[in-house]
Amino acid sequence: MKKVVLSLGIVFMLGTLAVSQFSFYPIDNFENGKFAEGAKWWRFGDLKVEAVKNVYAEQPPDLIAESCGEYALQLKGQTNDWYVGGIGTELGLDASSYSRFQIDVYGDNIWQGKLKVEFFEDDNGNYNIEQDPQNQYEPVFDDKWVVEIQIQGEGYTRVSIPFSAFRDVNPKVGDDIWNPDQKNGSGGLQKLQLVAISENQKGMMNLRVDNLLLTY
Ligand SMILES: [Ca+2]
Ligand SMILES: [Ca+2]
Ligand SMILES: [Ca+2]
Ligand SMILES: [Ca+2]
Repeated sequence: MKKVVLSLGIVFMLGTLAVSQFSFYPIDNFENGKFAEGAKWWRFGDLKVEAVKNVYAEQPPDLIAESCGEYALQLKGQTNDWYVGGIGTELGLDASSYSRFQIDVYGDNIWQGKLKVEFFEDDNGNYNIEQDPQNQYEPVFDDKWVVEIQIQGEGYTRVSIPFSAFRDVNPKVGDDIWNPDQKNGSGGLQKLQLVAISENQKGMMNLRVDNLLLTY
């Protein structure tokens, strides 16, 4: 009986390994200790962005804080009119086999607010998101999908959002269908942006993000 339990255990372990190996697409965990502006990321608005050392208590253990490793990305800034600024990165992948976006967010006890997560997917088959500089760089031919994360107080909160919760914010632009695949010439899921919005019209923000990934 012991043997059966043991081998079941091994089968389970192998199963978990196999799944964990193929079940996510890492976007960034900032463990290289810097914000790769210009290379991997771009930045906009009045947000000060830098990779900072994680400090967390070992007792009691916090597994999510520990999974954030040595560095996280700090986003800091102030505003007189809600919007603080944001960061973005190119994805350029077929995301049809994933179903969720996951991110760890470290809040602040005084300054909270929202983090908008924006996905752009190519609908006119050219591996590109054409944006209109006359209209706040909104897409011209492609869908833009948005959710808002409410930032909590101090400590890491792990947020896992199903793609089904994202909302197409540009009806009649693109095809208004969530189709982040690379079929029929489409570039699929092209871009991700995170935009920081203050809790008060005039306010500050101070948060950290880490372990950005796509998963099942
Ligand atoms: Ca990290
Ligand atoms: Ca396009
Ligand atoms: Ca649309
Ligand atoms: Ca679409």
